[in-house]
Amino acid sequence: MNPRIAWLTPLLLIVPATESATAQGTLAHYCFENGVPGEAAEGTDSILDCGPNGLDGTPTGGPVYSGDVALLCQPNDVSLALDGVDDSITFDYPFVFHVQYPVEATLEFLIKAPDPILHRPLFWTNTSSVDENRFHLNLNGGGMVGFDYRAPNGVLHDLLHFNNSELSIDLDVWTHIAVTRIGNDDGSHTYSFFKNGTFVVSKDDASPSLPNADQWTIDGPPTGFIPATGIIDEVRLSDRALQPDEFLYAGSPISNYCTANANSTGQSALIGSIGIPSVSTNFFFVRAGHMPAGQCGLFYYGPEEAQVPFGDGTRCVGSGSAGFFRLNPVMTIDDNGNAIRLLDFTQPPANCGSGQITPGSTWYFQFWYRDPAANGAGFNLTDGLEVTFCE
Ligand SMILES: [Ca+2]
Ligand SMILES: [Ca+2]
Repeated sequence: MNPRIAWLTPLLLIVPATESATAQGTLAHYCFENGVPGEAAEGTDSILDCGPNGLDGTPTGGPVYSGDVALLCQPNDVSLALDGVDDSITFDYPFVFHVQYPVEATLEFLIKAPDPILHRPLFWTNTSSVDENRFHLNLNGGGMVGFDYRAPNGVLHDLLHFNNSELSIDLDVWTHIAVTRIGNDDGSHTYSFFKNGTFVVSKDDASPSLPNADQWTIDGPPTGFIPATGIIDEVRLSDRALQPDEFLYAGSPISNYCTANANSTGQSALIGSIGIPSVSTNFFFVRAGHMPAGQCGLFYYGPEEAQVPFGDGTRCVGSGSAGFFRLNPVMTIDDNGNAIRLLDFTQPPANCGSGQITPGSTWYFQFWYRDPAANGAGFNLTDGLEVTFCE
């Protein structure tokens, strides 16, 4: 585990449960939040649909729930690990891209997978392994994503060729993939592919002849294939073409930037966060570590990033026209060299004036602290934290 994540993890467990918003048009949503990390998914209809329609799925091969998750704007604590040997999930209703539904549709999911090396199915939308009447979203060498379908009569409609595709996942990193489909006036269909909320490529299907199978699978049929390996999460099917800002994940909302210089402890202080950067959830903490115990310090934020020598370190936040906003009061660094503070969206400076934090806005955070033992300027700073807040 990333050491930065490791020292943040214990407090993640106290995130309060909230109702996740259901996007209009959701056919089904597999969030895996009912699972217990480390335990296998077993039993008919045990893969619960956390959307409105109760379209549960059935695992085979014993895929194991995982606590390795991507940060979302809604609580997300559990995913599902597919072993690439015999794990599969079957669903007893037609896939959202099949002919039984309106033309407009979206498939989106999060995947964290090693290099598949060879051609492996991740979504195969028929419970038969006979190669006809199915969509096939597959992972290939280097993380390349293939996407095609075969009509009920077996004719191939190749949209992203499996070994010559413009779309790839990032290996061993959570990647959000979305596929949307719209219909055109001439009867053709257009499929658009997105990675981490960013458009990648569109492909036209000039003469659609869609599958009509009435089951589908994650990771291929229970027999007949060597399936993909990886951790999957937040699989959502919608019966309309979602806009990128409606996807469950639109890129990492939190990232470190800038630099920190070593302080009197011999380490560089790092800033991080705990919780969800959601204004309505109001459970988001900024945290700093690797600092001199017992010294005073202060979190602050501003509208721009910067990189300016300041004291023994670097000022990583710019004031722009809005200014700097201090998260008072001054704090004392604890015995372990840490400081943590709730960013309360209901209190100043976050709830009013030019420092007001609104959904969709991006702000830059840093911790300033005294460090007389360094025998320098007397103070130092962490690196910077860029946060884009959501609803
Ligand atoms: Ca989840
Ligand atoms: Ca297994």
